[in-house]
Amino acid sequence: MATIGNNNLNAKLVLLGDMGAGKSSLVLRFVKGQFLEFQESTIGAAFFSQTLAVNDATVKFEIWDTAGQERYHSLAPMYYRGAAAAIIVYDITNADSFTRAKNWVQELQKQGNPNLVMALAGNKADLEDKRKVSAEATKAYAEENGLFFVETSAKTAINVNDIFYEIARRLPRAQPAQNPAGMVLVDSPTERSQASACCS
Ligand SMILES: Nc1nc2c(ncn2[C@@H]2O[C@H](COP(=O)(O)OP(=O)(O)OP(=O)(O)O)[C@@H](O)[C@H]2O)c(=O)[nH]1
Ligand SMILES: [Mg+2]
Repeated sequence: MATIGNNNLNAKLVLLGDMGAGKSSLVLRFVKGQFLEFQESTIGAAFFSQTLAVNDATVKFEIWDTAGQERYHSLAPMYYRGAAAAIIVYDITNADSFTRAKNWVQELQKQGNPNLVMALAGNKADLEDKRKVSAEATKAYAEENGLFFVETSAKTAINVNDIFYEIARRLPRAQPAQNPAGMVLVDSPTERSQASACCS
């Protein structure tokens, strides 16, 4: 859910994708600037937050990093329901993970917030010699489905911040006159002071 107070936006963002695609690694890179060669598989989900300044506004992402193991699939709606943005992650060296990503796109198109900003991340772009999923084919698929697509590497950091900035830029701004579905207008003093305290 995206909520707004002055120029400060809070946006719930969810990461979905196959196990091992690199969801946690992308979040760790974005939030802490770190990478672990042996990142542990996520159990259930993990929560992070990070604030970005975009033009004259700040966007505080409330990030749910979900577990890709199939046995956690039924929990996913809890995390994507009400989300303002989703990053669907696949591993460019694993064709099955791309199939899984397309299934997530379908599920979100059917059951996600209609204003959801969706990004597709082809991760592990540093492993070019092991590539199984072509960027061209994915680009065409992303265009057909109105997704923002970029290849990333949590290891080298390429395009990691960019994907979050692009999402922040694309988030619909709530208009006082018309409150689009999936957005809640908030203008409380606490929201304002928290947001301005964190990113001067
Ligand atoms: N070379 C390379 N390895 C990566 C990259 N991103 C993640 N990895 C590695 O891939 C493995 C899985 O990464 P995770 O971030 O745990 O994957 P995940 O999608 O969170 O997996 P689950 O929590 O099980 O759903 C880890 O050993 C990471 O070090 C990348 O961009 N390049
Ligand atoms: Mg994980």
